[in-house]
Amino acid sequence: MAENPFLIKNVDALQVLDSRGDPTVEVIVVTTGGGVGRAIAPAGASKGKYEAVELRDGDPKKFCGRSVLKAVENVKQFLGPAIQGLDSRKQREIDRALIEVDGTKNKSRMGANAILATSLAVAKAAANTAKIPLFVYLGGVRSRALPIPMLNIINGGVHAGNELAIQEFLIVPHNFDSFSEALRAAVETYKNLKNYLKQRYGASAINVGDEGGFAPPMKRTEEALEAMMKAISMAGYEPGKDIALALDAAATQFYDEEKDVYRIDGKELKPAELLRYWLELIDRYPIASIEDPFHEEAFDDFAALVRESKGRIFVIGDDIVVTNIERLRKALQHGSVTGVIVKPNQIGTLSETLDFIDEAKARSIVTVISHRSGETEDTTIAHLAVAVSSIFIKTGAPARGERTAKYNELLRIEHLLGTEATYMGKLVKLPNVS
Ligand code: 2PG
Ligand code: MG
Repeated sequence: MAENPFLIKNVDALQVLDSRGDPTVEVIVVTTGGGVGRAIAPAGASKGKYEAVELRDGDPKKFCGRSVLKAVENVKQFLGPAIQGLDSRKQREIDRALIEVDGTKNKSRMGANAILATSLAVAKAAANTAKIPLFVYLGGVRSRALPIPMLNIINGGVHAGNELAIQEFLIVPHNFDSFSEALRAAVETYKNLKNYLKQRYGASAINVGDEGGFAPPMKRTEEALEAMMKAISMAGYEPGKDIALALDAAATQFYDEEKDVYRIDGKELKPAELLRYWLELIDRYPIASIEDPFHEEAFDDFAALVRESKGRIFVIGDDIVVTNIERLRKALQHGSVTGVIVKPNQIGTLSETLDFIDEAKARSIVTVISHRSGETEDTTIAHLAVAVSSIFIKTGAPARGERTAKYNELLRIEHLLGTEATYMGKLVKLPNVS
C-alpha cells in the first residue's frame, strides 16, 4: 500500500519581517506527499491584556529588542518534532500536541507566534497535499460567500501619529452585487478621501498609518466622520445605503484607569458620558458597528451600549474577548457584545480559532475575521473568512502590500468560484444604514 501522503515529514522555521519592519516567525511544513504549507505570524500594537503571548527576545542589540529567534528555535527544537509523523489533516490532534508542548495557559513558553505559524502551516500543507485551496479545505462545498470588507481609511490612536483618539475609521461597502464591486467602491472612496484631505489639510495629510489609512492632522472624531461621508458622496455613492461607516475605538488605549475617564476630542469623558456620545454619533451618522467602545474590562459598559442602542449597531468585542472562548462566554453572560473580532494570533491555534467562531455563531454573534496592525503577505485570513462564511473581514485600507495581499486573495477566490460566488452584502442587511 502506498504511504499516506498527508504525514508531516518536515517542519522548518525562520525569522522574516512584518509590515512595521519587526521580525516575525515563518514556518514551513512539508508532507510526505510533497505538499508545502507556509505561514507567518502577524503582530498587534493595541493588544488585549488577555491575548496569547508573543515571544520576543528582548535583546537590545538585535532588531531593537524585537527579534524572535527564540520562537524560531522553539519551532525547530520542540514544536516541529512533536508533530512530525502525524497526519496533517488531524488539525485538532496537532494543535493539542502544540498546546501540550507549550504547557502554559497563555502560550508564553513556546510563544503564540511560534505556535500559530506552525498550526496554520500544517493546515496549508494538508490543503496543498490535497491540491485544493485552503478555503475549500477548511470549509468544503458550502464556502462560497465573500465577506463584507471593513476598510480602515482614517487611522488614529496608536496606529498613527495624529491626535485622533479613535484608532480606526472604517468604510463598509455592503450594497453591492459582488465582492469585487464592493472593493472597487471602497477604492474610489479612498481615492476621493485622499483628494479631499489634500485640499483641506495639505499634502502631509495623506501620509498613511500602519494599516494604510490616512493619518491626517485631525483632532476631533467628527472631523474624520465628516471627511468619510464627503468622500463616499464624492465617489458617487450614498453614505449608509451603499457604504456604511464603522469605528474601532480601541478604547483601552485612551482610558485613564486612575481617573476612570476616557480622553477623547480634547475632553475627559466618564463612561456614562462616553455612552451618550456613542449614542449621539449613531443617531447622526450611518455607523453600523462600534468595536471596543469601552476598555477591555468594562463588560457592563459594553452591555449598556448593547441595550441602549437597541440593535441599531453591532457592538463588537476585540480586546475584551481576544478570540478566547472563556472571555466570549463571560461577555455573553453580561450581554456585552453582538459581534466579535477573530484574530487567530490572539489565541494561537487554528482549532481554537474555529471553535471560537462556531461558538460565536451558535449564539448569533456576528464575526469579523481580522488582520493585525503588523501584517505580512500571508493571506490565511482571507481563506478563513470565506471558509467559515464570516459576514465581515477587516484587513485595512486598500493600500500597502500586506493589506492588498488579503484583498487580492479574496478577488482570486471570487474569480475561482465564478458564478458560484456570492457576496455577504447581498445576504445580510446592515443596521442603521437607511
Ligand atoms: C485592532 C487591530 C487591527 P492591533 O485593534 O482591531 O486593526 O489592531 O493589531 O494593533 O491590535
Ligand atoms: Mg480592535
